[in-house]
Amino acid sequence: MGLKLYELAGVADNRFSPYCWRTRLALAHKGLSAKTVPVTFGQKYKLTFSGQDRVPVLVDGDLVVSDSWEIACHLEDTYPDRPSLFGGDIGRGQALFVNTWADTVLTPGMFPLLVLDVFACADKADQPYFRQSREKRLGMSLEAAAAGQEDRLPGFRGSLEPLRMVLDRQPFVAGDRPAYADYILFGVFQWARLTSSYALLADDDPIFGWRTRMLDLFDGLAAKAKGFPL
Ligand SMILES: N[C@@H](CCC(=O)N[C@@H](CS)C(=O)NCC(=O)O)C(=O)O
Repeated sequence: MGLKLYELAGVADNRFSPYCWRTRLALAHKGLSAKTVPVTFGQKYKLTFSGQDRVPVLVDGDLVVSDSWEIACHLEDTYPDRPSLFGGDIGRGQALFVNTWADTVLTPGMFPLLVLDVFACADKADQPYFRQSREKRLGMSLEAAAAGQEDRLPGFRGSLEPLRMVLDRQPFVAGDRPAYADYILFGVFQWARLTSSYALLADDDPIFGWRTRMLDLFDGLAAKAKGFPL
């Protein structure tokens, strides 16, 4: 039985979820393909079988795996003869740190800079849900969260310094070649790229160059995704 990936879809079938991009790239890295099933915010009934309401969800034979980190671990453990996502247990532990940094620092730092653009990318029927759930999470209106974008940008760019310093020394976060740590972080930038034309990165930033290399991987898998052009 083939693999099936349930992933978020916005207006015009924009697949912008950062977590789903982690999984898409992990599958490509392993040389695996999956049939994708689009799920809009209003279609979470499609996920009932998984016992939770978030994407990505991967169905692999009889197994249902939700959460992008769990999916990466599942792929690594189930397909050990294919290219490794982590490069061993130490790499897995370090990638977990990157996953946590992405979820607790990078994504929340980027979100206010994009929030109104992400809102516009949700299916029209889902916009009230998006507004209500995200305003609850942010503790303020989307408009208030988005205010002062230009003033926030230097602080956001400054928060990327650990990533920038790594990419100044080596082409990928994982070293000479990309691995899951790169997919985690790239997923967040791909989310921005597919939802917003706002220039988060300066052209001469080493992170900009890395993002371009990431877009080219796997025959331009991420570059081909529909969204705003860079
Ligand atoms: N920790 C989860 C987070 C998954 C997640 O939050 N997915 C978002 C899509 S980007 C979602 O399903 N959101 C549904 C909602 O907000 O109702 C993972 O890594 O997979």
